[in-house]
Amino acid sequence: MIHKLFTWIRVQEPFNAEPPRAALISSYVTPVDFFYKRNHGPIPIVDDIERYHVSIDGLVKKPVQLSMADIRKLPKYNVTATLQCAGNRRTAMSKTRTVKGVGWDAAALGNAIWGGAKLSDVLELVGISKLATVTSFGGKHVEFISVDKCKEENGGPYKASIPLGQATNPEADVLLAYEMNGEVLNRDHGYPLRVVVPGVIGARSVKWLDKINVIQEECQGFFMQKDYKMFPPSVNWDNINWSTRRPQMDFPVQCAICSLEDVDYVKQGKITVAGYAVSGGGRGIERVDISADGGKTWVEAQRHQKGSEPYVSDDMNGDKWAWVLFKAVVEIPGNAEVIAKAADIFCVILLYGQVDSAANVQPENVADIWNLRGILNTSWHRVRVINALQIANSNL
Ligand SMILES: Nc1nc2c(c(=O)[nH]1)N[C@H]1C(S)=C(S)[C@@H](COP(=O)(O)O)O[C@H]1N2
Ligand SMILES: [Mo]
Repeated sequence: MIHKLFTWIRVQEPFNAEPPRAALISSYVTPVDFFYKRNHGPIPIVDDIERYHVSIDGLVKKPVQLSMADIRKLPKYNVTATLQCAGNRRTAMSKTRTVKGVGWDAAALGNAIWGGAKLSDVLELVGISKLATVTSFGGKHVEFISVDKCKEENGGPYKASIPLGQATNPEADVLLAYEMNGEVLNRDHGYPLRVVVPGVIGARSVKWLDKINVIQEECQGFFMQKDYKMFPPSVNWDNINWSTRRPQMDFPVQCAICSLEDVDYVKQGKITVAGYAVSGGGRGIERVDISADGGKTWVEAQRHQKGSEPYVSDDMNGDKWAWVLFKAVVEIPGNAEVIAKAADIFCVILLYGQVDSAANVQPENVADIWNLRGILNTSWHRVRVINALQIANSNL
């Protein structure tokens, strides 16, 4: 049993922490205490809730200011969504070559039930209709501006944007959330109000929301333009040209073993390997494969939270933003490399009701996707197990 409040502090100021990986697989919904915390500046205190409001401004007919009461008046939705930092598994990438950023193990993510108003409903209050991709004033992006202050923004607030078409699409489930797992959102996670953009890297889910701006071009903030972009291994700090890439949005398919540490001691024989698999963009997990012999042979893992159901549920929209927890029993031959890899599935309903689907798989080696900021390490997750009995005998 792991102590309730045990987490790894990765940086004290600004505060960054993740739970031990084993904590993640103890429940489908991650308890708030175990949910990773990722901050770029000091955590602000918003205590005068009577005076707190969010302004909606920019390329809209009539700007408004919304109080918490106004937001709570809108229909409330509960969306189960996994939030994952783009830097998850960065430490493993830095073993290939040094990268810049907070050193995360494999637990810079969590799965929560977010409660709040849909952004598509909120935008209707300023006359922007559902599914609109451009406003009558030329607005094409929705920018979220926070209360906090970050040194990367020269003391200005953290900010990010998403395309208007995603913001106005009720099915994209973008929320202004005031609850997490049925409780009032706490300070660490954005009290009183945060954005949750399901299926997208955590960086776009702005906490401590202050302003929403409808703008023509995407947000020009540091974290959109000078960070969280994916570069090839050939790009270094002396030849980087940030303007050549788009800001990263959807998360690619990811999975990790959580029942074992990077190097672990086990007894020879059968063991249960457990972990999580998740993909961005609402793509479900089709399959997770486990190898206990460095990739020579594989077994298919079972979905773990709901018995042995297949990964693809009949209801294509059920929990489409959430991870699946998996487990598999494998035979450990002795010293071994245990690997987990996942495939996602993207279903598109075509005209006349036909369903088309395509799967993405994870890259085999971390070196192939090395990038200077150490983001999106979605390579096959490999852990080394050492035969505990052998060690014990050699010590005799
Ligand atoms: N205002 C603000 N919002 C923010 C951040 C931040 O530093 N300030 N960090 C972002 C990043 S990079 C991630 S991964 C998520 C983390 O959310 P959590 O701390 O609730 O887990 O929040 C995002 N929203
Ligand atoms: Mo992040």
